[in-house]
Amino acid sequence: MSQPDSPAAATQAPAPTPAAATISTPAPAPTPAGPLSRAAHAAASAVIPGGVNSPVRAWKRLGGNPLTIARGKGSRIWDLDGKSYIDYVLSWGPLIVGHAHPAVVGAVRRTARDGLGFGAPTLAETEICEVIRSALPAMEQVRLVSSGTEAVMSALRLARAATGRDLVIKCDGCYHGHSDPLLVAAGSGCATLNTPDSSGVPAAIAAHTLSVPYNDAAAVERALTAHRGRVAAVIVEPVAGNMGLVLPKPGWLDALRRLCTEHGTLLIFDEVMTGFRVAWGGWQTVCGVTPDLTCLGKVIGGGLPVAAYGGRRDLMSHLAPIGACYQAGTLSGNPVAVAAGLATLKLCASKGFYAKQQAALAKLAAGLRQLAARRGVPIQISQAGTMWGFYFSERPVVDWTTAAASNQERWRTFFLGMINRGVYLAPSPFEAAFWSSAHRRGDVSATLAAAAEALEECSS
Ligand code: HOZ
Repeated sequence: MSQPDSPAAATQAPAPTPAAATISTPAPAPTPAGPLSRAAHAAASAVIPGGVNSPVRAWKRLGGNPLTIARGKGSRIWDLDGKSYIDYVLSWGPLIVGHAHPAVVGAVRRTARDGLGFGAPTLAETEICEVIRSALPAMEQVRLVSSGTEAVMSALRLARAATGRDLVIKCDGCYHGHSDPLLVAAGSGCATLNTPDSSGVPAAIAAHTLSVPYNDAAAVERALTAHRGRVAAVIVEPVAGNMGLVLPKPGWLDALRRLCTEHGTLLIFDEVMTGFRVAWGGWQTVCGVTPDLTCLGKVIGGGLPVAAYGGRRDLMSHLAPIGACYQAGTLSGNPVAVAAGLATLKLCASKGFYAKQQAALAKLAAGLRQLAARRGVPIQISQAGTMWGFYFSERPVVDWTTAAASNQERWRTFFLGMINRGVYLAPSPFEAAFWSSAHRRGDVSATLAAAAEALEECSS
């Protein structure tokens, strides 16, 4: 399987000069959830903390009630009350070919007929690892796991085992899953709930994590110098997708590569979001920077739980059963999940897939930019391949400080305006949005029509 043309581009247009920059604070809008969603959330809340199995799903920041989803097909989802939405969350990224694609569902059905799992090797595991390695040559060897959290947690353990060092450097506002050492200055739901450092993480563990601003190579250099010989790894989202979407500044990832090499520190790219989404392969195939280890998830499972980590063969040989660094999982390489991932990757491998989707999404981004400019609403819209994001901000967003300074009250008004008009965006300003090959021109025009009205509410 090969995908020769994947010219992912990252674009961040300058903020339009606002005619009227006054920021109003709108009255809270009523929750858009219908009676069946509300009843379902009440029942869930009795048995599940907050009624959700992952905090960012709770719409807590919106003071609202999440929609309970009944089904999805193509670019759309339907809630329990029967209302349909154009979906830009796409299960938080995995569904690059849309909901319930027949090829993916067919592969799952066929595989399930032969058994749901064995806890023993199957041919499909080797096949998907070969596809991953051919798309991401830096992943000379690959280990399958079941979630992005698990991939990153395991890569970190491996980095410590291989270097004999304990410290790790991450960036403020980046999110690498919920393992203890990485819940420090964390983005995603932690940023949304304003709990970037989780309770329950022993201080002794958090003390091994240093956090620096994203896009700030000088800060990384200072940390590496101050802790010379003690830093096992620098871990980074090459495109940050857990504080909204923040693009890497030119030279930032190259600087990380150079600094890590100089200091004998491993460079880990967390491409759980960007892998097979910004391009065939990941952001590393776009920017030309080679990490020592890479973490993948989301798209490689096609909506089912598959994730992976991998890298240089000499590093991977530290893993049990060859080496002494232990990592395991009953569901690792589960055949049904791998079948969904392989079917998805086969669709992504079709000629021109990424170029076509990227161009289609660029039209949506351009339309939004134009609508906001006409209404004097300052907005920053970024795109990386089939990922996108926006901030209500007059200045470019380059790190957590500038992301957090964006106008969140305006974001809330816009979010509610969109959801009330049938467009489903992530319920937090600190999450990325996604695009799928199931989205059509009609979805773009319907989204822009909704945005035109929602932006009026933002500027009034
Ligand atoms: N970590 C995901 C967002 N960055 C959220 C996962 C979920 O709630 O499903």
